Amino acid sequence: MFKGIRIGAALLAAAMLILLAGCGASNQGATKPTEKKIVLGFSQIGAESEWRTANTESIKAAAKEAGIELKFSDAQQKQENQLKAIRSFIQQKVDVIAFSPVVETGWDAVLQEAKAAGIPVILTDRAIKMSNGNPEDYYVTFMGSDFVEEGRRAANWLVDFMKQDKADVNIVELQGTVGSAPAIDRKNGFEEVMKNHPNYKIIKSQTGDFTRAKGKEVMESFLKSAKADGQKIDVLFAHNDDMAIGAIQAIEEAGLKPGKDIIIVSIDGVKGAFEAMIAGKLNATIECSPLLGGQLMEAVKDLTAGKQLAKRILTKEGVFPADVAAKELPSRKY
Ligand code: GYE
Repeated sequence: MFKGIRIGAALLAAAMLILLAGCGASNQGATKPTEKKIVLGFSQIGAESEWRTANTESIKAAAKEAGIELKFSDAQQKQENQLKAIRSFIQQKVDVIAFSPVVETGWDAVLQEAKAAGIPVILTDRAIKMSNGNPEDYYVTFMGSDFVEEGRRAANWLVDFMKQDKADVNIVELQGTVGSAPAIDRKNGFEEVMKNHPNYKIIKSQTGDFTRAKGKEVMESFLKSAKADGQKIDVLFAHNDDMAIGAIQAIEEAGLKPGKDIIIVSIDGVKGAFEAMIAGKLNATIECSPLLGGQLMEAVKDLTAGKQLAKRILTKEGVFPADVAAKELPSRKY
């Protein structure tokens, strides 16, 4: 009797197993093992300039096109927010982390954490420095512009345009975010060229944090203090177009003609700069392309396919003086 029950139970269990296996097989058929989407965590600096919003759009559009799942985080220009975002990407075990570092330093710990978690990191747009160790050991590639070269280009354009070897040329400088790679490098590149032209003098230099509002505010104070000191401002060098556009407003409000009374050169090459050049208020812009999305997604795909990436991927860009602005504007993509 007991034996009979036991055999019955065994048969029942076997039948259930077969049934379950059958279910499993048919389930698998229904959900077909699709390829897992690559997940990319991207920590953006903020939305401080036309450049930055174009950069964000480029990244979002390229991720969509490449079929990559993008976890996007905006740090509102605060490093602490970027650190939080990167740590949350590590926790979520994303496949790749990319970020545009707001300033150069302060990334040691978080990059060590990403490395320990085995998550590759891509730097976009801005470079970093580490207090301990070689930064190259902590990222797979750095893609972006050569900011020192942009600073040199701005200076070379200016020297060429001014044709002034003897008389003093008084320059005011609007710097980008304090401690950021583009602010440090653009200043260095510009000064490197100006060393050979000692009559070009930077008489005032201050940060405008890459924004229009700050650019305007700081230019107002430059104009006021130059007036008080009895100095004439001949040139404005702005580390980005947005600050130049803000400064143009300040110059106009002070009753001067931007582009004529004060020669202005800035960097980025955004549409607003082309419009200002066409209006005769800006004299030249040095291109710095924000369209990094396509390159970034390609790198992410290559990386997850096990390919080796070049440690440095450089953006190609040029110089646009005001006289080509009208011709160039229709083909500008940002
Ligand atoms: O020039 C500026 C932006 O890092 C190259 O950041 C970028 C700079 C760009 O806010 O407009």
